[in-house]
Parts: sequence; structure tokens; C-alpha cells
Amino acid sequence: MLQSMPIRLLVTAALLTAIACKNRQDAHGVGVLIPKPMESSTGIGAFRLDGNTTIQVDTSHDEAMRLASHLSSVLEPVTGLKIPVTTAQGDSTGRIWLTLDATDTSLGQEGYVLHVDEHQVHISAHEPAGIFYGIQTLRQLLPAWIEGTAPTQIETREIQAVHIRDNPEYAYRGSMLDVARHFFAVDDVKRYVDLISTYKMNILHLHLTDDQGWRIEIKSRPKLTEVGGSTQVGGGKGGFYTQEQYADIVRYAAERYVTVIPEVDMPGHTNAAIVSYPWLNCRDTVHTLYSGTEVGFSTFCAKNDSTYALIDDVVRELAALTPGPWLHIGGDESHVTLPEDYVTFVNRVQPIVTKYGKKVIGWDEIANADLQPNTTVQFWADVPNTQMAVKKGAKVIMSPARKTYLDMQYDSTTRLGLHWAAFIEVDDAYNWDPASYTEGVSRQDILGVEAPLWTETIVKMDDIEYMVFPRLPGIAEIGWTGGAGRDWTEYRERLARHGSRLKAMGIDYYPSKRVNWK
Ligand code: TNX
Repeated sequence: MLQSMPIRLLVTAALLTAIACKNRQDAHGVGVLIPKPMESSTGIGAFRLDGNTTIQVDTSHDEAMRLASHLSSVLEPVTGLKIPVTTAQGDSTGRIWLTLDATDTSLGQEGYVLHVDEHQVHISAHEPAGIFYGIQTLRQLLPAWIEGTAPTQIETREIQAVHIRDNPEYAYRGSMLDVARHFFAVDDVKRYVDLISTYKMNILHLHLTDDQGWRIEIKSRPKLTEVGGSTQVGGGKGGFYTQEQYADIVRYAAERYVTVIPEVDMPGHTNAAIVSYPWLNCRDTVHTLYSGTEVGFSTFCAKNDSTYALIDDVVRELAALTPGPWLHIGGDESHVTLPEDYVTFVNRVQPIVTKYGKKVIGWDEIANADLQPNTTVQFWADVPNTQMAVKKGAKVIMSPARKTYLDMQYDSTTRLGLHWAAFIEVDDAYNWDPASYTEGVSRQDILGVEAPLWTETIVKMDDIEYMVFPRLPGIAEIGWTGGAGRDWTEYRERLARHGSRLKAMGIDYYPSKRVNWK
């Protein structure tokens, strides 16, 4: 039979099979991953999740056990399988095996190795964060249904064989959520944490205070929220997080290896605080609750000790609630603060932050002050400020507004957002390299990358999702994979395959025409 088959037909059949395999590999293997791993290859065969699958942890390490249970609980509703978690017992067939390898320090704090073959899945890491990221990668190797809630067909429960060794380029990979212009409930913030950690971001910067609202309870200064928390842009009732709610967000984020950085923006952007305690202002201006969107009209009084006494209370309480190493002091657009007052102010606030054990971050304007050794500057708009920061020895977080501002419109037809910095299409947000973007700011000066979402025009979770996706995965990849070896035409194919994942997550993303969504 075979012998009688014309050679040409045989060749065609072989070719077709090869193409089918290639497509299958691309669709389910490493060709689907965002961010792109450091080293990866697609193998032969697949691992199948079934009734015999177990999750095994090498030792009864608490955190590894927690991650194992987390993986089991992610898989259960969509597979209908109750995958048991055990300590490793030697029977390797059918297991998802999690190992903490104390000896392999080359994997660093966040790196991992993920090996999948027909018999088992093995994630090993030096630190638990690496196991978490290995699990995030594993999720992307499963079809899009993994991100949904509906039970799925048994035939699709396959994980393509792969070998991945992965480690992030930048230690700081974040997004900022402005909860001051519009207030967002705890559950929305938790969902935001879920979304960014899916793409291996590890920082949530919360912009907690601005002219329009003060969103964090300070027990020793109750009016900040009683008065200052009572409105928002557009005149709605605003809101604030109690300290218990904030601690809950911090805990939820930490379980997903996300560090919360609280920002108290000052000396400008402080109308809500000044209305709460009018003596914070030493100009003759009368302040009332503000629900507009103009900036740069308010300032704390830099000359009075009482200003710093309040800041001391705020920083002390906030630092005690924040396990992460940083506290952000804002410092942007202080247009009505005299330049010498501005410098005095930043110079006096930095030691308050370090006294409570935190490192200072500020927007690029703070480079005009004397920077303390561990102060980090967040570049958003001003290149000379940022170059000055580097000359003063500061590290830089790259948030160029023209690339990373998630509140910028995609194009002139976008129904939400602003466009003062640029229109930012999905390829614009991807096509840049932090290490070469700004003259005088090179790789060793850069701590990482952050994409801020300002919320003057963003009212609800649906709006957040529309502006953040599909741009955020690209910024996450810049932070994780770095500048080299990235290419938009290759990335857009991977991104296209995330369309169905985003849908499964219930995300209302902007369906950019520059991507052939799958
Ligand atoms: C500039 S970026 C601001 C924010 C606005 C944003 C709107 C920065 C440090 N300040 O106050 O919300 O533009 O895009």
C-alpha cells in the first residue's frame, strides 16, 4: 500500500505534518509566553493532566506548600480534578514537582527552571518567588480556558513539552494605580494585583493622595480621610481604605509576590489634605474640596514645623503598615511652591522616611533637592532632571509618559484617557528600550520599569482593563526580558494568542488593529 503511494504525496504528507507540528508548538509551546523567557525550547510530546496527576513538593517548606495548594486550586474548577498536594515520594510519573534548590544561586531571587515532558512537570527555583513565576509560566502553557471558570474538555488538558530557564532582567517591574482621582474598592485593587502578577510584575505603586482625595486612614490625623477622602473627580463620594483594608491589600499582593509602594504626593497635589487641615497651607488661598482635573495649584507650607509633624505622623503610620522597602513622596508638578521652598521640603522629608526604615522614591523633579544615598527617582517627563538624578548617584525607575502612561489614549478615537504626552498604540508601548531611551541614563542606573495608570477619566474596573490591556503585557516584557532580543513583529504573534486568555479572564481589552487577535 505504502509502496504504491506516489513519492510526491508522501513528501507532501510529511511536510503537512511538520507544519502542523510547528503550528502546534507555536500555539502551545514557548511561542505563547509573555514575558518571553530568557532561554527556552519546545520539546516532543506533552504532559497530560488527569486523575493520576499529583503536585509534589520536595520538602514540607511552608511557602512551597502554599504555592502547590494555590496551583491545585487554580486547576480544580476548570479541570474538575482534585489534584492532591504531597511531599515528594519518588514516583515521578504524573507529577507536577516543585523544588527549592538552595545550591543553584544563579537563578537569583526570582528565576526558575521549568521542565515539562510526557512524564512530569518540574519547576525548580532558588527562592519561592521563582516557583511562583514558574507556575505563572505553566499557566500560559495550558490553553486559554485555564484563566476561565468553566469546566473544560478533557482532550485539551495538555501541556506541551518544554525546557525553560528564566530570570528577570530588571528587579523592579511595576504598575501604578491612581486611587486618588477616582477611588477604587479593595476588590478592584486585588483584581489589579492578579492582572499584573499574571505578567510577572512585582510592584504595585498606589497613588494614595492627590488634590481630589486622600485615600488612606491615618489614625492620628483623622480629618485627612473624614474630610479629604469625601470626594473625587466629577464630584462623587470618593472613599478611602481603612488601615485594616490597606493591610489586607498588602497581604494579598505579597501572596502574589507583589510589593506595595504607597505614595503620598507632596508638597503639591495636596488640596485634599489642606482642606482637612487648612494650616498646612501658608499662602492666603482658601481651599475647598476639589473635583476638577487641573493640576499644580496647591502646596504644603515648607516653612512650618507643623507641616513636618503631620508628615511624620503619616509616614510613621504608613511605614508600619508597609513591609516593602519603599515609600513614595511624590514631588511632581509643584507649580506654586517656590523653588527654594521645594528643595527645603524634599530635603526635610527624606530623613523622615528613612527614620521609619523606608527608602524614598520621588518623581523626577525631586532631583533638584539633595538626594539621600538610597533615594530613587522616577523618570516620567523631564530628561534634565533625570540626568541630574543619575549624576547625584540615584537609581532611576523608567516611566516615560510617552511610552508607559496607561492613561494615554491609543488614538484620537479612544473613548477614555488623555493625550497630553502622546497617543500610545500597543506597538508604541512595546517598541523602546529603557537602557537606551534617555541619554545619560544607562542600564546600571536603572532599577526597573513602571507603567502608571492615572485615573482622571477612569471610573470603573472595566475602564481600567480597557486602558491597561493590551499595553501592560508589553511593558511587563520590557521589565522581565530587557531590551535585547525583543522584536515587535515576533511579539505581536504571541500577544495575539493572549486575546483568548484575556477574554477568559473577563478582560475588556482594546482590540488594537495592529494585532491579529486569535
Ligand atoms: C501628570 S505624571 C501627573 C499626574 C496626572 C497625569 C495625567 C505625574 C507625576 N503627574 O498628576 O494625573 O499627568 O496623565
